[in-house]
Amino acid sequence: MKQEKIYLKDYKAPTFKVNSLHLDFNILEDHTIVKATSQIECLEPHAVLELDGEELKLISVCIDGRALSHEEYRIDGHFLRIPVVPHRFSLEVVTELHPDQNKALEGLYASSGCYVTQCEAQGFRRITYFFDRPDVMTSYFVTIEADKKKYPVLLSNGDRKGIEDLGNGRHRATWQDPHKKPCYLFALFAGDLGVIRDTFTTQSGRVVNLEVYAAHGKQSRCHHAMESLKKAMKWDEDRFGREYDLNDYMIVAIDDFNAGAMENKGLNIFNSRLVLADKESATDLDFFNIESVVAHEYFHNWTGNRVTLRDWFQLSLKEGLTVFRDQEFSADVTDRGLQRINDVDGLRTLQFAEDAGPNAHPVRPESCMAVDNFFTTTIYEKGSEVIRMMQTLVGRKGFRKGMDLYFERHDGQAVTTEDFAAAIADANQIDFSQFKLWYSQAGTPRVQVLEKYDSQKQIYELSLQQSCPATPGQSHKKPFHIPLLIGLLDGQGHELSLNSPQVRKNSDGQSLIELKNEKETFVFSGVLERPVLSLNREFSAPIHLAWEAREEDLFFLMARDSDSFNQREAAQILSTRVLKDLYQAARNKETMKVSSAYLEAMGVVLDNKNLDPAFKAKMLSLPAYSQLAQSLEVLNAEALKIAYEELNRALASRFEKQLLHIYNTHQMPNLKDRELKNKALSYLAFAQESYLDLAWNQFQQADNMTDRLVALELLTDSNHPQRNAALSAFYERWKGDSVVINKWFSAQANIKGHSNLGTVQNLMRDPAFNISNPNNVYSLNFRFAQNISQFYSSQHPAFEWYADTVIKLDKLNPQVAARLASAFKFTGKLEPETKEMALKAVRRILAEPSLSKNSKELLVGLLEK
Ligand code: HT7
Ligand code: ZN
Repeated sequence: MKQEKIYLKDYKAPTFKVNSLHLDFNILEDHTIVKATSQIECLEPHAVLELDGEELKLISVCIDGRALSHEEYRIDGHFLRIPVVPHRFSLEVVTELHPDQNKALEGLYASSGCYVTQCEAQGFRRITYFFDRPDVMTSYFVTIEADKKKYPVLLSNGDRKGIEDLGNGRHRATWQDPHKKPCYLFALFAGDLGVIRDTFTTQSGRVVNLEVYAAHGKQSRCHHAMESLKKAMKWDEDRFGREYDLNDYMIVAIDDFNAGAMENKGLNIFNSRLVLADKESATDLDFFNIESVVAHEYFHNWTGNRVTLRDWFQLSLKEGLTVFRDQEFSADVTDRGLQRINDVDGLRTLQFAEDAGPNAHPVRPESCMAVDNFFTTTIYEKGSEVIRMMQTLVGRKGFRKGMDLYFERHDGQAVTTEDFAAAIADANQIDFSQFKLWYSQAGTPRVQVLEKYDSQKQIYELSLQQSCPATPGQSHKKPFHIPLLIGLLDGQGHELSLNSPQVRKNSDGQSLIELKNEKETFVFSGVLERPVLSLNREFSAPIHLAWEAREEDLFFLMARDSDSFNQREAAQILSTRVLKDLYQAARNKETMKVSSAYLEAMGVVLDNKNLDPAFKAKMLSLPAYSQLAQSLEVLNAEALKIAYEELNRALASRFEKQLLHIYNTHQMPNLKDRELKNKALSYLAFAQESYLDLAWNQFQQADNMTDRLVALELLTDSNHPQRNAALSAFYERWKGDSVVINKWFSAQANIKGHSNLGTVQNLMRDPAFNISNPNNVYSLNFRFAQNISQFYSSQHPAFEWYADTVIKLDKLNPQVAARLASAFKFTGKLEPETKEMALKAVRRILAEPSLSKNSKELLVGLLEK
């Protein structure tokens, strides 16, 4: 198959400089005219001017006021080429756009009667011919002209320079951004929305006007986003000394958006599901996500906007770093221990699967077919882990020094991950040459643990051996530099002092060993009794720890470890062992039994009155299906489902009384108690059908969406007589609300108890479902595909239907289609017959004559093995 790839090694610095860009938008009834006037300077003699452009109708090209004849320029595929240009010149390009027909949601497009842009990664080339690359930064001056009634709100980046009434029912707004930026950060909004306003006074005393825009009538749901923004602004000043640099900060919520949100300078565009929230319509998780994404986009103002990317291969420079910053923000404003547990659960469920699959790639990739496919969990979440390891190595103070140096050196520049690592290393006089392999080598390292205790010599030896599986294009890996936080516990759970020259403390006082070679032995002296090991505390390195821990040590860590991550990790290791045994038994059609020692340990957790309720819920939660699937050599979806059902049932029936007690005594109106109470209810549903009456009551009486949705999900996945009544009631209440109705789709896509393929197929015909809306597709189709026991079922094969959906969507919106296509990632693990069915569907998608490079890139790897 022909692959049009681009390579990092082919990077060349720009040959032209753009000193300014004036963009004039004229929004008309059925099209929009864009006049782009740039002042350009040639940096290399005789360079050919080559501008990117896609899906554009070119109206005219002028240089220094003179219209070019057709002989003087060429449109070659996706380029406008002008072979002969002066050394310095003014270029005017006029293009015609049809935003109402734009279903790809890149460039300028329509959403609920408004016009909005999305330029990252390469959407600007759908607005005008330009140097659509992040290392070409310039000053923007923008005018937007439109009908006054239909589009009263006209926004762009930077400072408002005025709004002029044109007297003919039209008006024109002018915006100027004082900061140079790459074109992927350009934004425009034109439409009729409501707004809430507030202010934030920066550490130097400047007052910033804050605005959150959303559909009329939804303003009351914008306050949480506004509060989150103010919290984030304050946190970035306190923790990183970063102050906001414009007079205005605007957030606009729209319903049709390919991703979560976009950090355009001073004008963030948000998916409305990440802005709108009140108790009635949003869950606790929605509230959390809004706070964290609002913060993430705000933090980009420094990590991404002020200091930007040299090229798209460096994407993790801004995304990994900004995820790290938003995770730290959430840890500081919520609960650090729980935050780490949740972040690692996400990493293991999604990123570890990606790193072990056909699309594994390094944090700084070397090549790609579609730049849009770079927005992966490896770039984001693993990228964040790489930054976190740097912080662990140098400590928080050292990391802050490094960040300060990074901003001092690179403010206003377009740089690389190398530049970032150099700033942290130089500020701390540390050598990162081996550490940087985390950027260039893909795959999750495996660290094998062997322990030896000599009671005579009172010596404890910890032998570690690292390896990393081959990944596409990388068969052999060099050893990584792996920072491991460590503790040794005595029989009472006290921390033993770590007498070893190989242990050091970082500036935060954390004990650390560094594994750099393939094999290393760490020796501890003066160890009076066999210690219990607590390694990779806080999940300091994103690795698989292959540790044959004794069962009693894991029970001990569950009860005693002072590191809450490892306390919960011990429970996860035990649950994984039990699930794997149950899975093998189910596959071999043998009788299944859950070990009584394991049940006892979970009982201790349930009975522990001193545990924080949300932490208790985490201790009781089982590893995600995807995590278990990764650890299996052969994936049989039916056996996987039976294993989970069996374990849930065993826990529920053994602890029915305790679970009911928890359910009844944690009815307090706060988030942590809600989490535990709902965890108890989810287990109870496995004990006896009759407990679903509790869910039905909860559904009817709930005064908040968290409780109502948990109840709805449990009823939906059951045969309870009120199941359909609950679904109908929810539908009637929320069918007109584009954000909330997605929860109803997801609840049905998530069903595990019986085949839901037919249901999902029917739901695609529901009037509330629109295949052009990414939120609908993610909530229904993609959610179904993540429901491993359904998507990979051999008994109710979904692959052909799913392939049809990918093909259909690929013609409308390749970015969303490619995301859907990624669901085939476990295909290689399936039993032969099921695998053949999945591969047949994949081959059919790939045979589509006009398949996008986005979808193609996601799928070709499946055939290459
Ligand atoms: N930087 C933003 C990424 C994004 C995006 C990427 C591809 C296609 C559409 C998109 N919308 C936003 C969001 C972020 O990570 O902050
Ligand atoms: Zn981001």
